[in-house]
Amino acid sequence: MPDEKTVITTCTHDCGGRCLLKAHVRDGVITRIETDDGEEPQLRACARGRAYRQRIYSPERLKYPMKRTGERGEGKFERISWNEALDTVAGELKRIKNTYGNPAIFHVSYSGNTGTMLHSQLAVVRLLTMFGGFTPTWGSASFWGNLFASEMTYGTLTTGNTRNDLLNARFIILWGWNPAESIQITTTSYYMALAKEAGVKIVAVDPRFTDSAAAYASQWIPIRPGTDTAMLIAMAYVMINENLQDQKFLDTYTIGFERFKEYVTGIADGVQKTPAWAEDSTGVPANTIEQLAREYAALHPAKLLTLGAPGRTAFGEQFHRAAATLAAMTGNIGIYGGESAGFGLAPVGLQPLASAALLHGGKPGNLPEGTSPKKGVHITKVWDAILKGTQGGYPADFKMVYTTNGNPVNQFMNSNKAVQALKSLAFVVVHEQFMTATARYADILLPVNTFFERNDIVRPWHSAPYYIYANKVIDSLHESKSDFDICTELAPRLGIEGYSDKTEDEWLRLAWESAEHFTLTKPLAGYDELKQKGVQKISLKQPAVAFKEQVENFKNHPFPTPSGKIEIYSQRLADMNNPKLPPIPTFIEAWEGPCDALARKYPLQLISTHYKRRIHSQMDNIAWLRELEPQTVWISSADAQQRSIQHGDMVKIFNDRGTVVLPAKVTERIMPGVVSIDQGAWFKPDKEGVDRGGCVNVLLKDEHSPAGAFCSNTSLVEVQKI
Ligand SMILES: Nc1nc2c(c(=O)[nH]1)N[C@H]1C(S)=C(S)[C@@H](COP(=O)(O)OP(=O)(O)OC[C@H]3O[C@@H](n4cnc5c(=O)[nH]c(N)nc54)[C@H](O)[C@@H]3O)O[C@H]1N2
Ligand SMILES: Nc1nc2c(c(=O)[nH]1)N[C@H]1C(S)=C(S)[C@@H](COP(=O)(O)OP(=O)(O)OC[C@H]3O[C@@H](n4cnc5c(=O)[nH]c(N)nc54)[C@H](O)[C@@H]3O)O[C@H]1N2
Ligand SMILES: [Mo]
Repeated sequence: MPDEKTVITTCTHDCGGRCLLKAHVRDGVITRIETDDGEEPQLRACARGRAYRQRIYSPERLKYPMKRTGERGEGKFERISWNEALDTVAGELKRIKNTYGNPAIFHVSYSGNTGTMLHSQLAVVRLLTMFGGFTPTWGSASFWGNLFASEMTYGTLTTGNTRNDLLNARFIILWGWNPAESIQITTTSYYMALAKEAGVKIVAVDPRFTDSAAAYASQWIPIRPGTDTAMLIAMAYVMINENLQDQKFLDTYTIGFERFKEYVTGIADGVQKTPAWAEDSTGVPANTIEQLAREYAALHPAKLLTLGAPGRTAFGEQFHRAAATLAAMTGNIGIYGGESAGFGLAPVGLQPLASAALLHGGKPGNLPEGTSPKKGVHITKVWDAILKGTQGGYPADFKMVYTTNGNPVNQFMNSNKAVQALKSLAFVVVHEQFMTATARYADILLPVNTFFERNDIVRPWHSAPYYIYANKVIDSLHESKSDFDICTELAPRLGIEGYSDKTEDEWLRLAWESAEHFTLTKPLAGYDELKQKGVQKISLKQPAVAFKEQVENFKNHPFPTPSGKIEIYSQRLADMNNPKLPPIPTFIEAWEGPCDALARKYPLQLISTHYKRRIHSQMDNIAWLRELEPQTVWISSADAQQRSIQHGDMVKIFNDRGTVVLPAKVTERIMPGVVSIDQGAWFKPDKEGVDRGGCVNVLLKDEHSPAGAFCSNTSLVEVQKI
């Protein structure tokens, strides 16, 4: 078609994939979205990326700035001009700063848009920092347990191998890992399929029989949520008892194995951590645990793969510490086909910090510090902090919430508490693309464009070896603007000088060219070349393997921990002196687990998963994707039968925090005692406060683990037919 052009971009949302999108544009309108059809491994897009036209052109897009007219949260707004909107936001920021001080401004944003060099929540972070400060949040909803454990055990987050190394393994354990649905690097499914074809043995340990288990695994081991540490420790018991551990590896590269062994064998506390001991809590038969332990020890090299889910539990960091210990016991670290079971950034030098270029204006330290409290509020405590303020030990009495790139009412735990909290504030401003659960609570709502309407440079998760230039495909629709443009216009109204003296293109050039200040690597292609080509793939002759240098040449390359070794026993943890953060990996019984007294009232464990139809709460309203699969609660046939629930019946899922109504998916694909709701469905409370949208966070306890993991797989509920 002569008047049709093709533009390369990529989704910039916080999905674990970064895929190639080829947009066909005619007369300024996107007519079609295709994907990579080049050489393998292709960066093939998923259903969400391909359905994106329905998001861009949705009649539900926020089109112009609005101010609230009804009660906060009632959803009544009227159109106003950009001038009025920005003047109001600036006026309130100044009033609150002058009356209560900067810390009363609470920046509650998240990951609506990440991995980018320019457009993200950092636009507002830069603005508020230059305004003198604000209270930030801390913690990661994704994998804090894993990050913490990796840091404590290995002294780094660069603990993974590139995906092409999947083919070098003889054995792969998908431990709470479902990459066929919950994307973890675009090419993962491709390499998993190749590994399966090549005859690699694959096992899934998951409360659900997932799409990944169905596609790749020859064995499914159902396990009770939050009990994985017990199973790993019992596997260690089997290895120790049968002398299967790689003692040479342990002696050379680790410290503290003897202390761990004392705990496992019961010398330390009189309890032998046998498979029978673990069967009680995990629900996994003792002989299955034994068999998996023997296989993991024997089929060398092997990958124990996990990311965040089993660690998104009450004592989640213990799971990741135990997994790393097993990887060490089986000598699977630093070798082809192995895996450290850590956080998993691959050592290819492409680190994810480049967006700091915007924050700092090109160089680290170029940003004035402001007076922000150094340690903000943990993301699970945002609502509590707003409701209790300094009385509750939080850093300020909050007056205002500023949200961009986030839908915290929907995505942070305890949505009913969120509503209470937001109602109590003086002012709420939200930058959004849609009328989300959080946007409904705004006083001023500012319309933001999508990545199709702006330029950016994007890196994939876990340093997968490529960069994509997300080219602008069409002009901004309606009156929408980028967060960065909004902040640029707010800055002079706040008396801030020097927020931005550059165009989008100049910022991106600077970010790319100053990347080496923030990453381990120099830019790989010139800016103009990258922009023109769209993708910069880095070809690796061999897979990149974390800790290869350490394992091959330990004398000259110690591990980056205080001891220089993999720390099965961590002195840093011992020094924290917190019995809930012990120095060796330890199984600790969860709150709201099957042993909690509350289980008599609410006997079912609830997990919340990432799934194919959405990116968190994004795209819940896309008709094409809704056809893919309805939002349901998964319940086992056994639990359904006990409650006279048939497949498709409407049921209420409830506890003391709230009630959600959904159709039941009665299935053998989830183990008895556990129910599952895919996270991200839109919170839609009715007049009685019952959520009709299926938002799982209505039910979840707003609590974090001792190290700070987001415990979205630790809560108890009951289910009843309605
Ligand atoms: N129960 C439970 N809760 C969870 C999870 C779970 O497993 N279970 N997972 C957690 C995890 S891992 C994560 S990462 C979080 C994600 O939490 P969020 O980041 O809050 O979720 P999203 O829905 O991806 O994005 C939030 C909003 O950003 C908006 N947005 C997109 N692009 C832009 C932009 O350019 N500018 C602005 N201003 N807005 C934009 C979208 O429209 C969307 O409404 O959820 C967490 N919540
Ligand atoms: N399609 C899609 N892909 C995504 C995202 C998305 O929203 N949509 N979000 C991205 C983001 S930000 C993140 S952080 C990642 C999240 O990636 P993950 O954390 O890996 O994804 P989840 O779906 O939460 O969990 C994976 C599996 O763990 C199981 N599981 C839950 N609790 C437990 C437990 O206690 N023990 C065990 N053994 N298994 C358990 C679940 O049943 C599920 O099958 O996904 C990324 N990819
Ligand atoms: Mo995440």
